[in-house]
Amino acid sequence: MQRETGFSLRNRIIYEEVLRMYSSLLIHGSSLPSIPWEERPEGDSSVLWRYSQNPVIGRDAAAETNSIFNSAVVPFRDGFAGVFRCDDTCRRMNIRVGFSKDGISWRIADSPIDFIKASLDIPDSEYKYDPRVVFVEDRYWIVWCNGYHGASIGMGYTFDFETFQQIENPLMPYNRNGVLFPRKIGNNYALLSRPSDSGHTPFGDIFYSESPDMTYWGKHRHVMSPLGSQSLWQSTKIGAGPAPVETKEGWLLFYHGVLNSCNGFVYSFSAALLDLDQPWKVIARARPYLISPQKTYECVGDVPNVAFPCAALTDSDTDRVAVYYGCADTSTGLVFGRIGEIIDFVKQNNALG
Ligand code: BMA
Repeated sequence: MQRETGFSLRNRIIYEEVLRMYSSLLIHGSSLPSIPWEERPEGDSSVLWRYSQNPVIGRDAAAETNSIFNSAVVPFRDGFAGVFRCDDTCRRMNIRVGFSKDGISWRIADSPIDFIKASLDIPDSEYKYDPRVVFVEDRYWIVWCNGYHGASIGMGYTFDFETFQQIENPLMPYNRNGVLFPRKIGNNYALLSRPSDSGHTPFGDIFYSESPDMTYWGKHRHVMSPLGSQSLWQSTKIGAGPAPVETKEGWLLFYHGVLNSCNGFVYSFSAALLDLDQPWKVIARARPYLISPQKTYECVGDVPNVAFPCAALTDSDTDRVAVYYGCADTSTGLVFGRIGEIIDFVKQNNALG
């Protein structure tokens, strides 16, 4: 076998890098030229960088809101639609619909979404919060934390962001951070969740479940646990963020992790890569965080020190990504990045390696 010289090896590395620049890492991704975007500031080497006008959605951007955070947005028609966690001035937790042309300026409804129950015996929700939205097959699915004898997972869908249907809760209480995959795995719909308790939950692993019909869920598999002293930002509990993004290197999952500090919980987030066919198998998982609460709007608010991602927009033409995250349980922030760089970061800083 011929040995590669230093020169040809370097050429091959450059060639592969150029190839990667021009071929998307996203699978079945859509072109989204209107993705909200700012270039990385000069001199900044962060893998994810913050929008200069953060918070992108302030706490009072809709009528009678105490706070707007931990919210989900998707491309819709010629702009964007979203489902927003709006705690109102009675501190009732609920979700509202919103629309935007550019993903930056949002028009958020004055009142919560009025779900039509798919059958009369679907239990009432005592509250709704922390929605995730993802398009699967023919409609937009919404998964949220649903008050039903404590924290449970609620599920519903819409075709048009005008009428919304609520279906059965997929899992028993207590559970939070339910997130659907954007396509079936094998022949089944797939869901990540984080079994919890009915309070502020000092533990938590991410689990995977499957369903043939979005009603009956099984084949539960463990995905990831918190880590120990080598990665303290995720040592108390972890939970899935936005719907996983399908890439040639695996499902890219942004997830939050919690440190139990002497001043209470600190929520940061980072990313992992899951196997495309068996997503309960973790290929790599970053040891450092990507974003931790450091800016004033992340450190000061109704719950200090929280960065909590719930939505990611991607553009398959350029592999750009925009992540929306809740800031201090008060407002909504936006960060930008590039899929290839995030994947490299996860692989180069793999906590499992
Ligand atoms: C979690 C959830 C989130 C919240 C976070 C920090 O348990 O309730 O909605 O952002 O705590 O308070």
